[in-house]
Amino acid sequence: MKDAFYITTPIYYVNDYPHIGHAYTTVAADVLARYHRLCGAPVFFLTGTDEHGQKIEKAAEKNGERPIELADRVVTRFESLWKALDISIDDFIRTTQDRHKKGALALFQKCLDKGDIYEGEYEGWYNVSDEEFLTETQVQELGSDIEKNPNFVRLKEKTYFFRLRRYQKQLLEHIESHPEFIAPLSRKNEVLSFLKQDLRDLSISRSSFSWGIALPNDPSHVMYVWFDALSNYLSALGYPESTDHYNNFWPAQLHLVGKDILRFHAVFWPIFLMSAELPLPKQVFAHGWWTIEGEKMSKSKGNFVDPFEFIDTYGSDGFRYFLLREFSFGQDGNFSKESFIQRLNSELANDLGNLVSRSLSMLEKYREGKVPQADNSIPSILKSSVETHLQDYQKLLPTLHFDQAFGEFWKILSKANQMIDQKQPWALAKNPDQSQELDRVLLDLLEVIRLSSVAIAPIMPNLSRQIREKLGLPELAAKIGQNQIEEKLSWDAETIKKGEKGQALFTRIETS
Ligand code: ME8
Repeated sequence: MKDAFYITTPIYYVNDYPHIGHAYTTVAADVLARYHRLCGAPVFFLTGTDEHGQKIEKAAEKNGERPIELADRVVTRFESLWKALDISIDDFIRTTQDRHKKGALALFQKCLDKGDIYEGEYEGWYNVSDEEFLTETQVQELGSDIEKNPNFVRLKEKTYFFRLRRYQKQLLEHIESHPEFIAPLSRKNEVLSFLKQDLRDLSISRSSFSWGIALPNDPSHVMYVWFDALSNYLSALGYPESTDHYNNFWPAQLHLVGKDILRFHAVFWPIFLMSAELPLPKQVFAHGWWTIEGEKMSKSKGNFVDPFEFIDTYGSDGFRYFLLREFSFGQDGNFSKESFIQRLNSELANDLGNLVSRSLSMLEKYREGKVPQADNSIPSILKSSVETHLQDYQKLLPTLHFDQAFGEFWKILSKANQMIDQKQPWALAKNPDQSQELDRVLLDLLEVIRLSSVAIAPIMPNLSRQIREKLGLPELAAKIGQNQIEEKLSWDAETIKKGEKGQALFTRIETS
């Protein structure tokens, strides 16, 4: 039996509508969830919303609504975006749900019982939009700007602190003995250098506002929003109950996060878990950030990419593909409409779409849409190079090298397109003596098209389904214990029933 695969995205704040950054992490998680399901693994894919804290309270106040009304309204935008983007989540957690509060409180209680939380007084600066306490270095760097920025508030209040320092050494040892725990490497090094400094204890409760989970030991305080939020990864499994979900899926295989929230996941979260004596997730992977047309995405610039707009105009598959193909996961990259259109036109409309339509129209023209009988005396032209690329694809995709994995598969498509140009099936068709050679070319093309339907299934599930329909093959099924990817991603693994050109797979986007 394959190892269970529990994958999470961050839970998103409900003070804002979803944008490309939210779509990015969630699509990446979806591709992995779909891939692992096709590998036969039991998968649990979780996303959700982070609904407590000062930022949400303030945003609601500004709109003249109660925080829960704001959350109820915005959460539907996230839910409909995931639907529109074909995100195959297994669960959606909201931190205002009772099941979550129960889990968060249980975790907090564990840390209290352990003696890791103590009462004190916090005096310092707080960044409301990041829901984060500023470090001494940050305060020094900001200088007098700090007082001019409404996002920063000076706090002096009674608070409960978490003894982070107690676990500093244990966490460093864990990171060193589990090289895969934080990825990519550059991010791991950032965390290591942070951990090599003196780790201040963390203020873990707030008493100046009330939108949060009241502490079990002192209801005049609410839980710090990051303690609350991080515990979603456990509460969604039914923690603290020993449910089947909990037993099957904890520890998580992978927390996918953006680079800005790595420290919460790779320092605070493991420390809370160590305190509660729970196993740590296997990996935290931090991806990079998108700029938009070369500029930082920001509210003041009003340059947020609204995923709905792109999905409505160009479809979900194309948007998903672009997000993961444009640059390496882990690096920063740029979103430009021009490169979006160019990539979709060249890789989806030309390389893939044209290959499918050219090949199937030749099959209809020369063989009435019937799959030729293979003549074993004529060897396949593409098989051996295709097999090498397929192996690479299967190594690269589960290790989050999405751009390279699809790049590798696209080499197969360009070899198939080149083969058409070289073999000139239209010329072969004129000579009855070359009929078997034509069959061979057509069979190779059909097989590459079939392999495409398997390789793109995790990232472009709709295009995959359409290709399989054209070939008379059933949709790829993801069943626990049945390794569909490995089984079907080898040469001649399925019997193609037909080749029907039908509608174009992906239409070229006209630009003016
Ligand atoms: O941080 N490019 O929620 P959030 C790529 N509630 N990713 C981007 C981005 C960009 N330009 N801008 C933002 C939170 N992101 C917390 C998480 S988890 C227990 C709690 C990413 O709604 C960012 O890196 O602010 C982060 O992963 C997510 O979008 C924003 O989440």
